[in-house]
Amino acid sequence: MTRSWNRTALFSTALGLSFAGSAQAGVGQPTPWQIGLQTPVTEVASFINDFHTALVWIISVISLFVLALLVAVVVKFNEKANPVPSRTTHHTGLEIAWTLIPVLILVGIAIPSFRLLKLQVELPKADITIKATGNQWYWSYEYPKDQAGGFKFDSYMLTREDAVKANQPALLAVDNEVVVPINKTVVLQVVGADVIHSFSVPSLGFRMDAIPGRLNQTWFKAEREGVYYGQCSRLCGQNHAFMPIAIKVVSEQAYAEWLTQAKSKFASTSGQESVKLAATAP
Ligand SMILES: [Cu+2]
Repeated sequence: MTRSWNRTALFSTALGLSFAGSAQAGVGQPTPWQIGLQTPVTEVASFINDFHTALVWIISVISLFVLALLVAVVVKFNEKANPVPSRTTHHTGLEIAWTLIPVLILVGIAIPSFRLLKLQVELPKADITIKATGNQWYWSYEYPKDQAGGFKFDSYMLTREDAVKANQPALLAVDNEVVVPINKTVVLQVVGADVIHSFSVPSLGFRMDAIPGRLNQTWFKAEREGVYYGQCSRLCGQNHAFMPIAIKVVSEQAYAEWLTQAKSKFASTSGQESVKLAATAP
């Protein structure tokens, strides 16, 4: 049923054509003159994208309809055009219609909205669980025991010079990316170490608050390889804008190779693990 929203892809195409000439939305990062959301690479992100496009069409039609009514009122019902005003004050049919039609529109919007909410909130069975902790002002990540024995690392933003040198986007690139395999369900456990942060990657379709003392969870399953960038999405202090998130989706083989490197590069967590695997059951 979710797929029915793919019909709105037709509308997106129409919308895209009407803005021909402007840049396409970038994969995993924003692009100059971008129209619409970043390219979705998960089921949830596609749903969000299609839903957003459908809503833009609905509000556009409603706005144009109201504008047409206003123009009709201005043109037809002024003293010059209509010197003797009608004394009609009620019209039962019209009143029922302008109550019922908005209600039906809202119900029509609510149904896919709740379906999307269910898709986001109900955690599927995890293939990998990763814990992300928001700190002032960087993210740290922890992989559990079942991933090369468990390890943790910090992820800081690269300086503008380093990012340019590495041919990566400034203000988004980080020193240590989170690496995950393609087509695997990744459950994220998100927590704040000091203040409230928010863990968000638009192309992967999640945003989850990182709150001290509370373990929030969300998930994604990336369907395309690449590096997907996000940013802290809660005002968390002076360097709020400088704690980006970079998630690299790679093949299963490349992930296995990365795990071997990560095991020797990063601090082991064996014996002091804080990722709670049991909490990931649906
Ligand atoms: Cu933050």
